[in-house]
Amino acid sequence: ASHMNIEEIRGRSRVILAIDEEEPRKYWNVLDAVGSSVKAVKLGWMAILSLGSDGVKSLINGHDDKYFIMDAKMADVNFINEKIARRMAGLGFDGIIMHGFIGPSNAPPSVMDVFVLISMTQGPTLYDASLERAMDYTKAIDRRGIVVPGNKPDIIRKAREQFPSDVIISPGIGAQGGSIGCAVKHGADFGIVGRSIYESSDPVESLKRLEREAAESQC
Ligand code: FNU
Repeated sequence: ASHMNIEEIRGRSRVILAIDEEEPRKYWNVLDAVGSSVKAVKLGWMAILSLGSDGVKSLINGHDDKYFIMDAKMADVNFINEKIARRMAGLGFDGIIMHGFIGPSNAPPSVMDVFVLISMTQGPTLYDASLERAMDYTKAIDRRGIVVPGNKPDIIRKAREQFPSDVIISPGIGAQGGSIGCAVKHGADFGIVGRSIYESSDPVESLKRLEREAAESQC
């Protein structure tokens, strides 16, 4: 768990590092390699499956300068989502991602920051067929921010218009074709980047380049 909230981190970095590896050791290796230049990390089901929940807890404890988001993509009923969110908070996570389509009545209580997914990087999905409705559902959810595809700048722009004060986090940068400069230009606060950093021969250099591109915010 980080001592900085996500808005404070935004002033220093625009990259959220995603790690989805098989090998438990790689989580530690990647975080060692990038060091303090990474301020926020997104883990998902691969991390829970590879490291186990105790292993994830140790990883988070061992990196207490960073903000950790659990990409749970929660889409269950409310009492289950609440149990999951409380367990994830217990592991040290600062934020959690839920699906927007489940609506406010199924959202977990605010035991941590909630980021609501309203459109995906790959598809088409039902979200694309009803983006406006997805945004309406999302507005009714108590949240810190939203997840919007970093490889679809037009959707980022629409989301920023509708969600002026949300923290917008955008995956799909690099390996899935998105540009972080373009995502930021269209209104994203952060690019979420996985393979382009952790599979890079020089993760630190890749990270620096992404931060530069985000700062320049060019398409
Ligand atoms: P990389 N992710 C995604 N698309 O890719 N959370 C979405 O629509 C979404 C996500 C996550 O391609 C994915 O789970 F909502 O290697 C992975 O962790 O940079 C990361 O973003 C993309 O990984």
